[in-house]
Amino acid sequence: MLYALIAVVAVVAIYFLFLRKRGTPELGAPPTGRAEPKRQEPKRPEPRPQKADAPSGPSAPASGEASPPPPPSRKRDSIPAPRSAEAPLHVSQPPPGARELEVEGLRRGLTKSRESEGFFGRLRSLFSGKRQLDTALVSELEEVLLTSDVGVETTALLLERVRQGLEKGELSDTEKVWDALRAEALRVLDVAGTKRGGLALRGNPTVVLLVGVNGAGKTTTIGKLATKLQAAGHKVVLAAGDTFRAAAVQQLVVWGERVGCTVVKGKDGADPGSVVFDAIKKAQESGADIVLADTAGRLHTKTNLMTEMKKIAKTAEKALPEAPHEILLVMDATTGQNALAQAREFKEALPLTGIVLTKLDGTAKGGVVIGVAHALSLPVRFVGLGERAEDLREFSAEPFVEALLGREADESSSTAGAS
Ligand SMILES: Nc1nc2c(ncn2[C@@H]2O[C@H](COP(=O)(O)OP(=O)(O)OP(=O)(O)O)[C@@H](O)[C@H]2O)c(=O)[nH]1
Ligand SMILES: [Mg+2]
Repeated sequence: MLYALIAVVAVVAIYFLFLRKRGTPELGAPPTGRAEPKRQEPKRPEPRPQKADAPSGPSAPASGEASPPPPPSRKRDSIPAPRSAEAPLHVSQPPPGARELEVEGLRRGLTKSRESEGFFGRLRSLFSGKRQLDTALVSELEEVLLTSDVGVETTALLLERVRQGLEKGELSDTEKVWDALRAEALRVLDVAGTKRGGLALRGNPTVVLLVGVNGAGKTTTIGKLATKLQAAGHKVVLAAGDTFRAAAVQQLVVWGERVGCTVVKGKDGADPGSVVFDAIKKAQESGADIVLADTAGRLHTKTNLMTEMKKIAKTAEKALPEAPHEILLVMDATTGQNALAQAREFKEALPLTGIVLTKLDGTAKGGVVIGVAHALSLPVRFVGLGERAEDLREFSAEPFVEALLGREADESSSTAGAS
C-alpha cells in the first residue's frame, strides 16, 4: 500500500516537473497538447539614443517617438553607401495598381502641360489629323519642343531619332512617332542610370543641403520632405541655414512645428555654416536619421552666394566627414530655361547630386524637366506639383514620361489611325 502511495506521489512529481520544463506559455497563446518548438525572439527595432534636449518648437512633439515602427532601413549600419538613387529612402515595393495611380496623380499635377495650349496638348494637335508623316513634321515638332523649354540641345537629341525613323520609313504612323518620342525622353532622363529619384540614407545622419535661387521653393521642399520622411518613420532635424532673413527662419520653424521635428536655428545674422554644424551635432545626439538644411537664395551682404554655399558645405564636412551627402538644386519649373544659367553657376561651385524641380503644376511647359536634366546632366530627384506635402513626388522617369507624353485610352483610339 505504502509502495503504491509512493509510486503515485512519484508519478505526480514527475508529471509536474515535466510541465515546468516546457516553460510558461506565452501570454494569450492557446495551450497545446504537445511541446512547442523553440520560439525565435522577434527582432526589436534599434533603440533610439536618449534625446539630449527637447525640440525647439514649443508645440513640437518628441520627433520620431510617436512615429510608426521604423522600416528596416533604420538600421543605418547595414545600409551600403550606394549611389543615392539606388536605394531610395522611403520607397517600398509598390502595391499592384500603384503605377496607374502614380501616373494619374502626376497627370493631375501636369494639367497645364496637358491642356490644348500646353506641351502635350500642342503635340497632340500636331499629330491628330496628320495625313503624311514626313520630315516636315520634324520642324513642327521642333517648334513645340523649343517653346516648351526642352532646350536647343535636348530638342536636337530628341528629334534625331524621329528624323532617322521617318527617313527610313520606320515611323509609319503617329503611334510610332509617339513611342519614339517617349523612348528618347526616357533615355534623356536616365541620367547616369538613375531612373528613380528619392533619397538614400548614407550617413549617420544623412545631411542634405538644399540650394537654389530665391523663391525656387527650397524651404517649402524641406517642409514637404520632412513631412514624408517623418511619416515613413525617419527622424528629421531641420537646419535654418537661411540666416539672412528672420522670416526665412520663421518659415522653417512653422514647418518644424507642423511636422513635429527639431529646428536648429542661430541668432539673427548668424553664420549659416555654424547653424548647419549645430544641426548635425544635434541630430547625432538625438539619433536623428537626416538633417535637411535650408540655405539662402539671395544675400544682403556683398558676399557672393556661391562662396557662402561652399563655406556651408565645408563646415558640414567638419561636423561629419562626407557631409553633405546630398546637395540638391531646387529649381522653379516656371522659370524654365532662363534658370539654367544660374543653375550652371551652382553646379560649378558645388558637387550637386540632383535636382528638385518645383512648381511644375504652374507651367504648361512640362518639357522643361527633360531639358533641365539633360542640360545639367543631373538626375531629377523630386518634382513639386503643388503646395501640399503630398504634391512633392519622388521622381521616376517612366511614370513621369507616361504622365507627360502618354495618351489616355480614348485619345489613342481617336488619333491612332490619323496617318
Ligand atoms: N504651386 C506650387 N508652389 C510651390 C511649389 N513649391 C514651392 N511653391 C511656392 O513657392 C513659393 C516660394 O517657396 P519658398 O519655399 O519660400 O522658396 P525659397 O527657395 O525658400 O525662397 P527664398 O527663401 O526666398 O530663397 C511659396 O509660396 C511656395 O508655396 C510647388 O511645387 N508648386
Ligand atoms: Mg527659403
